[in-house]
Amino acid sequence: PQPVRLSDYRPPTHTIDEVALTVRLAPQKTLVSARLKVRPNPKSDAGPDAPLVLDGEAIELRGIMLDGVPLAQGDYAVTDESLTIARVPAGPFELEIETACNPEANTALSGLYRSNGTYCTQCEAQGFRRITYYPDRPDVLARFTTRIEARRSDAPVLLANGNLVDSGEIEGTEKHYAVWEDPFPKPAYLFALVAGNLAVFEDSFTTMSGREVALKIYVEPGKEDRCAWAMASLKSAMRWDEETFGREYDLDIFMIVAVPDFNMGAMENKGLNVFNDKYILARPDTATDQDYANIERIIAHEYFHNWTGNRITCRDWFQLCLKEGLTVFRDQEFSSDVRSRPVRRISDVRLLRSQQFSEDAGPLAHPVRPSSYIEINNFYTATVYEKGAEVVRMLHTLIGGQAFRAGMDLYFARHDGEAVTMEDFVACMAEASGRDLSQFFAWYEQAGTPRLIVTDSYDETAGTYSLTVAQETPPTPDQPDKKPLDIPFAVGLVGPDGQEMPLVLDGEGAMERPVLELTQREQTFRFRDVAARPVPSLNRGFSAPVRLETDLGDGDWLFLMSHDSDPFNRWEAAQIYAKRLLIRLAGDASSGAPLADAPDFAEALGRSLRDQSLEPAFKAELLGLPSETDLAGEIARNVDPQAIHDARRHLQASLGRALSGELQDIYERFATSGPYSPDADSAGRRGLRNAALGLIAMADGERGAAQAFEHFRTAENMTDTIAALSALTRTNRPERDRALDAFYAAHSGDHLLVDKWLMLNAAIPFPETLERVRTLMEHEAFSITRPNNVRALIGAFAGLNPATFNDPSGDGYRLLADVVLELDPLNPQVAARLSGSFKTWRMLEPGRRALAKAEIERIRACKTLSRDVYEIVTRILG
Ligand code: B3K
Ligand code: ZN
Repeated sequence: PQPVRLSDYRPPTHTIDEVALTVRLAPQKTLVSARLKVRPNPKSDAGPDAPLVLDGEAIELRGIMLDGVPLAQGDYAVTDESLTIARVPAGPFELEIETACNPEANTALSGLYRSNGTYCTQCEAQGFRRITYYPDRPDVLARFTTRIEARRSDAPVLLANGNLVDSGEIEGTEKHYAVWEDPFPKPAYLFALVAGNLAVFEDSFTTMSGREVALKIYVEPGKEDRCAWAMASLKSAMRWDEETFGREYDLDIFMIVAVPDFNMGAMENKGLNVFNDKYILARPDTATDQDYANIERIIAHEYFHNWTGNRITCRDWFQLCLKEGLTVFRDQEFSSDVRSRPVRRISDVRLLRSQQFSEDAGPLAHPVRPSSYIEINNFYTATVYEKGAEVVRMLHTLIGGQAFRAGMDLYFARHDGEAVTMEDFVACMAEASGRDLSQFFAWYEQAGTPRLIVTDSYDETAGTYSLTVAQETPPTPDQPDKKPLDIPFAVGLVGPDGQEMPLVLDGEGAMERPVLELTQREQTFRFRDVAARPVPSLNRGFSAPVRLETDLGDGDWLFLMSHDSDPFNRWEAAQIYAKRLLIRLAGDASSGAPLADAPDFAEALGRSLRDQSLEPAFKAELLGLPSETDLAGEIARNVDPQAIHDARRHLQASLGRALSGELQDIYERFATSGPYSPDADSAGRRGLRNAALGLIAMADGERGAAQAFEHFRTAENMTDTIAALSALTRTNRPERDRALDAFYAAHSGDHLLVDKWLMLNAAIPFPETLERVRTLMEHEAFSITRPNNVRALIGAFAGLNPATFNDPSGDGYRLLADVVLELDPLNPQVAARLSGSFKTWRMLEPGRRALAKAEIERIRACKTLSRDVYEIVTRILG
């Protein structure tokens, strides 16, 4: 397979003004007729005589007419990927194409497929070409009309983008039809069609200008009682976007459909979002607080795409971060406003560190705007999404909230209805702020996580304090040399009494905003009027996605943990302290030395737990140690995953014992009574109590397991049930399997709960889990063609259970490779995603490294690999 390069971008030779689709649904043979109004693109450099090349894949061509005249065989050429008509009129013309596809056989879940009997589509990035021949690229924007026909008994509900303009029976048949018209021009990737037997949950929303919008959530019949939270989230997102960005919804109807089989979380099709049902359905007895928060976030994210993505879209797929980074930033801001800002920031940074930093440090590293790809679906990555959001956040920090809002307003005004680039977006921010953002732009083009090396010095007699910051971005694939970046670096100085000190930059006076701007390889900032030696609080709020190196000692971190006025950095100080401790412990575990306790850390944590000014959700975050993946990334070479796991377990147990008084107290004090409420405060209290339970369970095998089992037995909501189970999975006690068995017996009929059960099983951190996972793959609850099952069992095994996945026997690697090879012919996107779990293989100690490499090579040796998996494994092997 050949790579596609950003530098090869050319405007399309033709544009399409209108598309009229007629889709005659049948499970194995769906007939699609597409009438396209085509015209040569004046902006194309190919001239009006250019042949028309349409994309098409896995469809059967049944006929073509050009301006009403059927084309003969010699007039066009068809390959596995395209349809070319060599001679087309130099002016506007109409093309009518008849094709057939097979939804039932579509296990790739791209294009038109069936999910548990419901017809649905997924067109991003390149699924529309599996429905009809079309210029399947985001810079071709057309108005779509969609007529759907189906047997009423098969599909009583027929949906597509836009407004319903006609529907009725087709006389003399058992079929009916519906016609949907979308007035907004859109790229084909935003097309959607859904048909099936669905129930609907309805509400309405009055927009800021007083328009009434019908809101409809479609689910499988019987699930209507699990839609209320999704609907409430949608309404709060709609209101927030009006209040925060002045963005009003633009159609009279907004629909969401929940389906069980979906390659990712959700999809922002115009007016008709399609969701993985795990991000819609929630009831207190079926969904956890985490599920509720995810639903709120993802509903908002897809809704926000209506403006950032749909009204203004990407010129080409290299610009994916134009819509994704920006929309993630918007959903982060939304939850920060409706929930707790520091807590959301902490969870975003956790995600960034565990997913993106590890990506950036290995063979899959790529810039936020990549410059080449083989399979675009492989670039829906943590770098494009999460680092992309960080880059937008840094812009916001650098130019300030007001200028940022002005920049957004300008962006919407200038580019509405267009397909644009990152340059276009950043130009709006530059204009609105009056700043030169050319150096900043390198954040989009340069891969790798920068390291900031900070040293300080204090001059007691002069009362000055200096911070010297050097920046350095490590080499990444294809980018050996890096330029210095423009970095917003938020700082504070904490005095010996724990109080915030004023920031007066030498020669400049008091700082308006406590943000230093780093632009050079090394810079020194000198503060004056510093009465005593401060402890610096650096990169506050994680103002830049960097790794920090300082010479602060354990005592400084403990001090910041208790005194920093920036809540994020209080948490960060605890993380850094714990990281240093855990790395030492992992070294000891590796060499067989005894593992020490951590009384100082326990004491500082205890103080925070007793601090009345801190919210429970924040305290729960404090108790969560850095993940095994993060620690592996910090250690970076000759990693022994078992030693890391043992160190972390040891520290949890040791903290559990040292803090047993506080933890039991929390456990009792936060016992809830009364009905469940999903709001952030209630969730925070449950979160803290369950975090306490987690440490209690680790501290004392027998008593801890008994308490967790009791928690399981008496749980009144799914949050507590899952918290009890996950505490139990980390123990090796008989209560664990008793509880897991009871859970499956009670919930085997609910696929979302079965997935939770698969995931809990896969996360059990002991070698027996290898066998358990193989056995579960044969279980009635598991099917390899269901992405949610695969992610719950195999994804969790490879991602959440490093000790077992990296079993020294190599059996974990073999298992993953077996699954990738089995899944690839069925669903290449999900197979490629799984194969990415090998991305950190080079960091491993030599024994595991060789075993992992052999399995990756076994995958690569397969002659029939998809483009998707081929690209990932070749890049991983480097
Ligand atoms: N835009 C979709 C993701 C599409 C993934 C295609 N492989 C969901 C989202 O990011 O909102
Ligand atoms: Zn998105």
